[in-house]
Parts: sequence; structure tokens; C-alpha cells
Amino acid sequence: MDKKWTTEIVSEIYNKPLMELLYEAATVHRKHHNPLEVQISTLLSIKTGGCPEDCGYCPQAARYHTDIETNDLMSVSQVKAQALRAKSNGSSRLCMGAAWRNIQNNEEFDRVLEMVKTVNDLELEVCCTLGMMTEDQAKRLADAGLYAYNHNLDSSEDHYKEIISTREYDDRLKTISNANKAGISVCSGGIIGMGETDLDRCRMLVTLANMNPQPKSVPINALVAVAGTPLEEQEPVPIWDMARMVATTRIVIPEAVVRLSAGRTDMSDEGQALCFMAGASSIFAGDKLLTTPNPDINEDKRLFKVLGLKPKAPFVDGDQPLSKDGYKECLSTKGNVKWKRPSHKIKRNEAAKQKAKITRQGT
Ligand code: SAM
Ligand code: DTB
Ligand code: SF4
Repeated sequence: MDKKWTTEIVSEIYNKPLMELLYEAATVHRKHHNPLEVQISTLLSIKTGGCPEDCGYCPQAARYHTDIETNDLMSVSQVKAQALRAKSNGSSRLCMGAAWRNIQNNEEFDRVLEMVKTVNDLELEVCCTLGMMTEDQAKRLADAGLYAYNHNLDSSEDHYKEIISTREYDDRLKTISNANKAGISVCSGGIIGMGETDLDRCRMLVTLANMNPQPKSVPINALVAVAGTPLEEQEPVPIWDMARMVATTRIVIPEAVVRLSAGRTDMSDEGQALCFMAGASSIFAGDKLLTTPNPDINEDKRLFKVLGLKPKAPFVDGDQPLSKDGYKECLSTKGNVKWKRPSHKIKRNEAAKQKAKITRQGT
């Protein structure tokens, strides 16, 4: 595919009068999808907190003082129990997240591979979000039965430097390319409400829309401003911005599942309905995202009934992967990759780190 999307074209779409934009996006949505079907994913934090990265939005970064419960990597049987629960609540996908900078070839990764196989055997789409990943690691995950890999760009390349200093945008792109090479469905999107401009939002969409292939799933998160993180004081995202972002994503990445992700607890029923009209075709269900609250499942069931929406079955957009025994062999002979660490200074991140140190000393 040519790199047909430019910042000018995407900005022009993003800045249309809202009512025109919504109509156009709803039309594209109907052309490519059944607008009454919504894919439901359940998130499961399999390893929580203690992360070495400095992502300014994230409550799981060890350097900030946030009020989360940290946990070591779960057992395979714990994951199986949660997967069965998610399935019985109508989820077609389980997304397992780990607070890791990158995957390392070790016993913990071997356990994650067993989790992937176990959940795939339950006929749920399995997604993981484990940080940066090499081609060999992607291949092992695919062999274990991984359906999708979530790795967000989060923002434009320029704004990314204002949010994270411990890794490079290029390495995010490399990980996405490694997932593609292994035949894993890519889930990649971002967060709005981190002080970015409209142009930053459009630039992020240009990067996603020009990918070949385009991501199969695009989460649009509204920042959950967590106390203790550098972004704790950000203003909430207006629902109009969320609808505008969802609609623009729908138009420029028409085949994708566009996921109305973090931030739904602050949205009204009407606000969410607007986003579904704008082309959102997926949500995270369950009363917790990774560490922060999400609407209760019964609230979502009620809203689906009001709007006439139905959960989508698993494996409608792609075949179920076969789990192959190859995942048990460690293919990497070169050991673990050293991903780049740019380490420029971000004042806001440094200040939150200092504040955390003082708080810890005082307790
Ligand atoms: N450690 C892995 C990584 O960074 O890729 C996977 C887990 S990470 C928590 C997954 C995604 O959650 C991030 O890329 C970010 O987009 C989203 N996220 C994290 N904290 C958030 C917050 N406070 N508000 C909205 N989205 C958030
Ligand atoms: C995504 O884009 N959003 C999800 C999922 N992919 C992994 C995570 C949202 C996390 C919100 C903050 C928290 O609960 O810790
Ligand atoms: Fe770690 Fe991922 Fe959170 Fe960044 S977003 S601090 S990499 S868990």
C-alpha cells in the first residue's frame, strides 16, 4: 500500500464540522462492519507494577508513587480461571498485560507462553501486551497460539518525547513489525488527553494509517489521570474530542476494530453512544482495566440492550491460530536484545520521581 495518508489530509478530516465527520465515519463503518456488533475484550494484568520505564501516564511505573497493588507474574491456573470468567461474560478476547519494558527469554516468558496456549485452547482470541518484542519472541508467541499483540504508539513521535524518555518510538515500530512478521494481528493505538495538540493526534493516526498492513485493532484511550503520575493534573478529555478521534480513526483505518478503551467510567451513556455511532466497534469489559476502574459488566449489558448492540463472536475476522509445540523451544541463540534507552530529561517526569522519593522517605 502507498503511504497515501498525509498530515494535511488527516487534519482536514479531523477538523470537519463534528456532525459531518460523524455522518461520514458512520457511513464508512456501515460499509465495512456490522454496526450492531461490538467486540468485547477483557483485560487481565498478569504482572502488575514495578515497571522500570518512565511513561508519564502510567500508574505501574516503579519510579512514581501511585496507590496500586503490585503483583508478581500470575500462575497459569489463575489465568485460566479468569479467562473462563471473561468468556462467560461474553468476551471474545482476553488481553494479558505485563508491566515489562520488553520480553526477556526466561522462565517467566515460558510461563506466559503456557498461558497463551491455555487461553487459546478455551477458544478465546488471545492478546498480549508485554512491551518490546524481538522477531523470535513473536514467533514463539504465535506458535503458542497468540492471536493479537497490543503495542501502542501512544502519541505522535514528537509528543512521545515529552511523555517517555526510557525508550524510542522507532523501537515501538520495530516491535509492531516483528508482530507482523510472525503473522500476529496488530493492535496499536494511543492515548488522548496528555497535553498533545490536535496535530499530534493526527500525526499519530497518519503513522498508524500508513502501516502496511494497517493495524487490525486500534485502541483509543482517554487518559486516566492517576495521582502520583506526572500527568496527574491533566484536564479530562471532552467527549467531543473522543468522538472526533474515533471517527477520524474509523475513516482512515476502515477495516480495523476501533476500541473505545480507557476512560469510559467518565463517559455518559449518550457519550458512549456517540462514539459507537462514530465507528467504535469494541470495548474493554470488566470492572477493572489493568489497575484502574472500568464500568461494571451489568452496566455495559444494560447499555448494549438500550442501543441494540450485540457482542461479536471470536474468530470472525481471522482464523483461530493452531498451538504448535515449537513454542517450547527457545529459538533465540543470541540471548536477550538490548533495546535503546535514550534517557533525555523530561522535567515533569523528574519532578514526579522526586515527589515519590520524598513521599517514601516520609512513610
Ligand atoms: N508494558 C507494556 C507497554 O507499555 O507496552 C504493556 C502494558 S501498558 C500499561 C499498555 C498501554 O496501556 C499503554 O501503551 C498505554 O497506551 C495504556 N495506558 C497505560 N496507562 C494509561 C492511563 N493512565 N490512561 C490511559 N491509557 C493508559
Ligand atoms: C490499551 O490501549 N488500553 C489498555 C490495553 N491497551 C492494554 C490498557 C489501559 C490501561 C489504563 C490504565 C490502567 O488501568 O492501569
Ligand atoms: Fe511500564 Fe508499560 Fe506502564 Fe510504560 S506503559 S510504565 S512500559 S507498564
